[in-house]
Amino acid sequence: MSRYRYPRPPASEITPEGVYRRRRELMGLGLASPLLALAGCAGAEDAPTAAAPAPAPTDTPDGFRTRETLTTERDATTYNNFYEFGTGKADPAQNAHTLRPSPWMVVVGGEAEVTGVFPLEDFLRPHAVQERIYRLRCVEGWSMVLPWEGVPLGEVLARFRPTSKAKYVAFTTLAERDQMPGLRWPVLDWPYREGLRMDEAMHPLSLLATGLFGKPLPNQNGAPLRLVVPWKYGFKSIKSIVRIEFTERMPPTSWNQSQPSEYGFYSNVNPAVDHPRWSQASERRIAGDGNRVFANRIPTLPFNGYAEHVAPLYTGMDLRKWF
Ligand SMILES: Nc1nc2c(c(=O)[nH]1)N[C@H]1C(S)=C(S)[C@@H](COP(=O)(O)O)O[C@H]1N2
Ligand SMILES: [Mo]
Repeated sequence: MSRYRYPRPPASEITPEGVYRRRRELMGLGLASPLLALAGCAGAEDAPTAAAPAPAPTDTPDGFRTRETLTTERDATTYNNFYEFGTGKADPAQNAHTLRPSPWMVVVGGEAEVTGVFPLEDFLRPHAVQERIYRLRCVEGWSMVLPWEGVPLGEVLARFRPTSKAKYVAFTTLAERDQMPGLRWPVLDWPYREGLRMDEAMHPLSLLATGLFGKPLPNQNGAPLRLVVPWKYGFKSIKSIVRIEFTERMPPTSWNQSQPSEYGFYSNVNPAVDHPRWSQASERRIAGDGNRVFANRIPTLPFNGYAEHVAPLYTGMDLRKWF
């Protein structure tokens, strides 16, 4: 953690207040990014909620950086969920050295004008890599605060020019037995799959991460390319992506397929909707030098504290039904 340059001045602190407030008004209308206009999807045209919940007090107003205490690099890289390398929290750190993150190709297909097989480098060029400090809340009840590097997912997706039929985007993880020992066990229907509604994917908070703590992504954290969707439970943040597909229909997702009553497609962090087997009202925050097991228990916030930014995506939806 000591080598990590932190903090740098957040963009919000160098933006004149008037401009800033205007930007937030635009965000409320779903107009902050011209990319949002690409997605002719449900929710985008809905009116913003009248009284948006207050932002988490320690976040920059754009939500891009929380100032909460970081998780240590050691915890972030030795306490993981990456079932392709085993289901124990320590398994990925122990086993993921067999993953070969370079060279790396990603297939892009479906409802888009530009499709094909692209090398990893094409996903980064010409985008400037940004730093994002996000909370990540696992559905199992623990959370971390991690400094990612990556490119905004929406900017990358827009370059493939999704058609008006593209309502969802599906992601697939590598599934190579010689690289991933956990594939021998049918704990999930491999390959691991996840998906987002198009407007969720285009939201400025959605990140395609390539780095962590100022270094390339460690294998156990999803090298070389993974999603980070901070207002959703951690399992939506799919690792080691090899396929991106634009679809008209809601795509199948691994956790929903394996336990449909426990994991919905949306999986927005919601303290008011319990998991059938446990409460989601609070979380064990793994941060600083504290012991993982006895980590601080704190209340879980709606949309993991990002409600101000993302609640408008779900206006008019019953979040108990669409969990
Ligand atoms: N391919 C794949 N992606 C995955 C998982 C997985 O098992 N396989 N686990 C998910 C879960 S449950 C969580 S909480 C996060 C954990 O990310 P981290 O280990 O980088 O903290 O990765 C998500 N992405
Ligand atoms: Mo998770």
